[in-house]
Amino acid sequence: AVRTPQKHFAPLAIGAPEPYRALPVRLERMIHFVPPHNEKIRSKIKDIAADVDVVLGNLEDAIPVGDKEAARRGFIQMALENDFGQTGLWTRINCLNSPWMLDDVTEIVREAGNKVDVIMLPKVEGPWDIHYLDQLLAQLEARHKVTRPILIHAILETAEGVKNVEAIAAASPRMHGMSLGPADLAASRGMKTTRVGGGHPDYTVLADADGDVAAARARYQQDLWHYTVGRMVDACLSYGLKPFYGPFGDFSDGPACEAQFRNSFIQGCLGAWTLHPSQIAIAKRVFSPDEKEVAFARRILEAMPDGTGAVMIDGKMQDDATWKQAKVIVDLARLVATKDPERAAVYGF
Ligand code: 1VU
Ligand code: MG
Repeated sequence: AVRTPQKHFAPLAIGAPEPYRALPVRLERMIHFVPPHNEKIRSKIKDIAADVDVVLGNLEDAIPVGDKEAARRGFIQMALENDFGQTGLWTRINCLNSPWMLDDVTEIVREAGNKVDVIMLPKVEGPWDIHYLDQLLAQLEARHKVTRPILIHAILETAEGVKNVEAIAAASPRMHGMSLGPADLAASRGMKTTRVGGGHPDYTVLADADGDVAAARARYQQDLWHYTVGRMVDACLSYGLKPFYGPFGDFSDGPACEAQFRNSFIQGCLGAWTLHPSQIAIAKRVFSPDEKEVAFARRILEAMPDGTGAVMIDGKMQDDATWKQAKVIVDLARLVATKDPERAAVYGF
């Protein structure tokens, strides 16, 4: 069951800001994770914020139990002490059944509710999880005079969450998007991998035998995450939300990280998590469209100014549908150009 369209867009508390009808347009090629209890990293937040599209203060997994409160306080401090400008400020709170979640939300909205753009909610299993946080945020926004709605970003990282992905996407106008959480999801599903995202050397298809089944033959590694990313992209885009690939844990293998990010980008994702400074440049490279693709897409748009008809460019048929494909790439390039002068020059904007 869903709310009526009228109620869907009504604030859930008297005095809370109106929900957005459409998401604010923001460039979010990477969601950069920082451990906010780490004073050394916190002292570098200004430089980090200038380099990334989103800074996320992580309070959940990877923060030791003894540092949970320090991480929350550290996040509030970095939120209050810095002007993030065009860079998004997000936090990942602890999960709903943890002893920290309620204080995470109440203290952060009370102290920094007008600075936080998005709350990332881990281990979302169904729309009931979103409804709860939605109502709680509305009450706190009203109490603390927050003027813009704080958005919710769900991590898709349990078997039940994947089963309910469409209902999660539809749960609230507060939804920003979703990220694939490959580590928790692997555990939840009983997948046999200890890696954080990426491929697995044993998840392969074997080329046909040429007569002798015992002879050596090619083995092709497959993308373990293809199915889940596909479901997430369809659910998100159906409801006007943004899909993201999540973390890649092997910091020593940049090319594998880049390959995984790129698969998700081509499939429809708009960004990925960066857990280490070395992954930021990778995410920029992947989630900013390729200059040759942008140049070709612009030729398609120019060849069909009103977006209709059929023309040939370099032997390839173009029509209303490829015009829309081209527009996806050019629109994204224009958005990248607003924040990234180097790439704006490369694109020729
Ligand atoms: O050279 P310096 O000492 O000045 O700086 C180090 C280090 O402090 C810094 N650095 C970072 N700065 C900003 N953001 C980061 N995320 C970050 N990570 C490291 O870079 C310099 C070089 O670092 P390093 O190569 O020596 O790495 P460390 O051993 O210092 O740090 C490694 C960890 C993993 C601890 C660090 O990168 C980190 O905390 N990353 C975030 C991890 C995280 O948020 N995990 C949760 C999300 S993934 C998930 O939940 C499912 C798996
Ligand atoms: Mg997780």
